[in-house]
Amino acid sequence: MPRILHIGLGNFHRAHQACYTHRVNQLGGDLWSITGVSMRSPSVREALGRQGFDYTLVTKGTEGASFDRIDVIDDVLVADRDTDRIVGTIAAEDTLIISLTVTEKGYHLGGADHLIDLDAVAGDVRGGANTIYGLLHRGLKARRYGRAGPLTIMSCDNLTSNGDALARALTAFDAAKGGELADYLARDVTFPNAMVDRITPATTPELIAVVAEATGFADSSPVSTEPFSEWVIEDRFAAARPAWDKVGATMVADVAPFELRKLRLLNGAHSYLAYAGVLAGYHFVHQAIADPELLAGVRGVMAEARKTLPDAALEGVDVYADALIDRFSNPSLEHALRQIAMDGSLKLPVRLVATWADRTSLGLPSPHIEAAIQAWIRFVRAEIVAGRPLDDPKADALAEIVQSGGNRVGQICDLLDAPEALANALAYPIFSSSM
Ligand code: CS2
Repeated sequence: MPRILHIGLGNFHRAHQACYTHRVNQLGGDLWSITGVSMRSPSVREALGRQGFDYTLVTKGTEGASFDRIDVIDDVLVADRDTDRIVGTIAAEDTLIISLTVTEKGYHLGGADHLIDLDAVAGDVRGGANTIYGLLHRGLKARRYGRAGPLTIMSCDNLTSNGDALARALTAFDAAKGGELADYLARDVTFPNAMVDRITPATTPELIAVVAEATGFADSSPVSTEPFSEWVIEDRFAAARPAWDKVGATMVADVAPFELRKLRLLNGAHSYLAYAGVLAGYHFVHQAIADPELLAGVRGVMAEARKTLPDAALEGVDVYADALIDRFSNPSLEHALRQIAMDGSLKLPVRLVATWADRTSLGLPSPHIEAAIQAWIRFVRAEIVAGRPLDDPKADALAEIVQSGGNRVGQICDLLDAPEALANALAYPIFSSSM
């Protein structure tokens, strides 16, 4: 049975790639299985393990919900305690694809060369396997040794050119370890870029109760999602892949136009709404988008982002933007703004700062993008001042900046790796003199 090893078995993977693979299996032909890896907590393994790794996917439209039992996962391994089994699965001949949804912070991008933050992965450079890099490196070494055949490694996270970024980071990681896999990575492993899209809220106790009531299955780990789903993948697979294109995925030569449209319109507007929405006292996305001022802000972010898209992304972009407003307005999803608000220091550069920089080089002003970045800074400040822990890998540095008396906007822009001109453009009284 051909296998996918999926690293980062969160709700998003279970609502998206696992659902596509499940549907491919329903068509007949080769049955694919997914072995999941949880990078941090054993709780998904425990919850899914008790129910044979099946779970319920609840698709919530504006007019009711549908319930599907997904049975494509065959096991869940936990990064720090099942390392040998993960390495063994990467090295196994029937593993043809490794896919990842580890969120922006799982990649440790950055560092002096803008490829990988080697300080953050130093333990793995010395031989550990606590990040995706240590795990992949060990697994790939074993795979090469065992001549288990070519492999596709597919990032499904919201990063610009996610496959290319991972390929460069893994190659730089390998170089820091002496470069023993350089030829193998270049010859036997492909890293297609992929754009993934499906809004997937966190699971709540109410969802668990709704599933038990509707299906009779006492599922402790259901996932809810929206009816919309999109997956655009570069067709650069090193070996076989599931026929995802037969169940709605689009295979293309270059994902960039689709990815820019999604990251800058959907995710850019989402982040704006999350920060401005929390500051305005809202809890869910559908509540925030119903506020005329925030709706105007969302439309403004999208209109500004649109001007930075390549021609190939412009076809149907108005319909796309209108559909986003409808998706955000879906009240049954109950998508918490704070879920989107986390990890802003890593999300903003991709979703908003890059748009701002492109517009600036086109000579265009970006008042709405600037307002969105300001909303984040205000949110960060409000959280820190209120003593609420900020859910962000750069929380400590942000707290230090907010509490310091210096040029806080300038320092925050440095932390985002944003151009100095952005700090000047944000010359808005975000920080009151009383702070
Ligand atoms: C959201 C995304 O949490 C977030 O940052 O913007 O997870 C968003 O819901 C997905 O990218 C939609 O495909």
